[in-house]
Amino acid sequence: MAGVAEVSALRAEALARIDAAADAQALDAVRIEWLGRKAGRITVLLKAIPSVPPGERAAFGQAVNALKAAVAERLEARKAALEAVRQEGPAVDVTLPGRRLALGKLHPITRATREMIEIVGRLGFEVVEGPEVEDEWHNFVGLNIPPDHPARDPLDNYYLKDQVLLRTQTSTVQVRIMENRKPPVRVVAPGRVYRPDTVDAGHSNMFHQLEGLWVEQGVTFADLKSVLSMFARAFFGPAVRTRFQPSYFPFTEPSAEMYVSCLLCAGAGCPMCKRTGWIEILGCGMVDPNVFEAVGYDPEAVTGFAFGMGIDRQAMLKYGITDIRLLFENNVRFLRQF
Ligand code: 2NL
Repeated sequence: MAGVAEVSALRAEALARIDAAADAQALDAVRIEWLGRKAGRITVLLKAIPSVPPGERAAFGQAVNALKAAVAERLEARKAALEAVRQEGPAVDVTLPGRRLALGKLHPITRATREMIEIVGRLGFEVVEGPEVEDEWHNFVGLNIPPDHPARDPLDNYYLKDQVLLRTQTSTVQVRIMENRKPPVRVVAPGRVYRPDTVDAGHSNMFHQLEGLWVEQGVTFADLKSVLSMFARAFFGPAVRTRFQPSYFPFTEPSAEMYVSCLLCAGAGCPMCKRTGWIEILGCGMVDPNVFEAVGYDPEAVTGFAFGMGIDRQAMLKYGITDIRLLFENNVRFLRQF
């Protein structure tokens, strides 16, 4: 007859068998093996209690009853667990159709900016960035726009405090680069700029600019024309023609505006180009000697050209967007189209 130690050893075996039962049927077989009325392994031990010698009987009885209770309890727990799984069903329904991934898209301004940067990158221009909150010197004085200059009037607005304002063009970044580097420099500065313009379909008081600057000994207006014409054909397409028209900017001399043949009518004249056949896309010119002096460059030693264009405007032209405000409303039904 088994002693107390053997009874205890059976416990581990019984519990492991219960836990391994994969379904209700297997669990019932385990129950019968251990607690079956006639020949269950624990039932047999219970029936044997009276025949144990009196000195060991109490301890043996206690051990067998404890084993019976533990096994009965574990059977119940396993039964409940199997039942729960049956009711829930499998964790994954492999017959369901897959969920469509919500793929994001680049904002048209981001797309246009990256494309522009890629094009001028091939021509050796490096991307530089700077602060949107500027001081008056970098925004105006360094760019040959002294305090009483009339060019300040349409720009002089978003002051945070005395002599500190939101930049009105990203030339400020290029001024900072020239202050900190010796020539040659060949950089483009993309970024947000702020102007006191009344908002309508064509204007926003916040927009994006890409400015470019190439300063080196011997840079000429011919370099300006070839770089900007190549840019226009790379950005708008190889059939685009360019035209330069004299203009004025305080920071360049001479200055020009570059026009491209109308993207819609190819020059024949249509509402988009106001029947002129041409669309203005940027301003440019040879860097004014006063700007070089302001940043500590010798205007007798180097020359350079610079240009500035509205990224939003180019994106609108390229992707056929007719209202600049759409670019800033973040309506996903609009943005998803690009
Ligand atoms: C326009 C025209 C322009 C520049 C920007 C520039 C920068 C430095 C020196 C000289 Cl550091 N010029 N930038 C030159 C000509 C035109 O922008 O229509 N902007 C919206």
